[in-house]
Amino acid sequence: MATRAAAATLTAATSSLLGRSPSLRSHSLRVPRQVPPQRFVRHVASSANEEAAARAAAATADTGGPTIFDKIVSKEIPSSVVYEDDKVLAFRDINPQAPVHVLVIPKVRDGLTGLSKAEPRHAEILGQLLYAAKVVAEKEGLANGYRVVINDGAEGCQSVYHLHLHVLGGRQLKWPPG
Ligand code: DGP
Repeated sequence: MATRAAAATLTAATSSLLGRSPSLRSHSLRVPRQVPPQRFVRHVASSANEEAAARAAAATADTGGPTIFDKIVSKEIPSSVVYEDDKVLAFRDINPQAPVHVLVIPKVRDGLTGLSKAEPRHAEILGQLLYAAKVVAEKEGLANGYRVVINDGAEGCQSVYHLHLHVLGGRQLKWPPG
């Protein structure tokens, strides 16, 4: 109901604007497509668990304590490594969201619990991570395109507080993301 009323108001305002301004009449106005409210509610419900997990993780984000990724770097926990050099490790995500889903991390966290904690001294490793993401995409054969994502903080749905880039591909990805 509220959406219909808002649309009616917008239509009235648009008509009135077009009627008064001949210069605008020749241009097509782009009115943003409306997301059906029910679809939005369903999406919110399906991602509620991830959001709760992200909020819980954020509460302990900056303790500086080790995360699961430290154990992956030290090989205490096994992972499927895709690429490795002296600074960077890339391994397959345990919960893949696409046929190819690889995480690219700095081997030494050095305060980078998330991108928002980056300082000028981190610029070099940030570049190395991004370049490693490109190498991973090539190695994985993502010649038709891919996406690189960094989730930051609770609203970004970050769950592990050791900076990581997600490299996603192997299917047609949608935009905008949820
Ligand atoms: P994010 O939500 O952006 O913080 O992503 C964290 C990712 O880490 C998530 O997609 C799942 C992945 N992950 C968590 N634990 C493990 C693990 O033990 N092994 C692997 N390979 N991936 C993990």
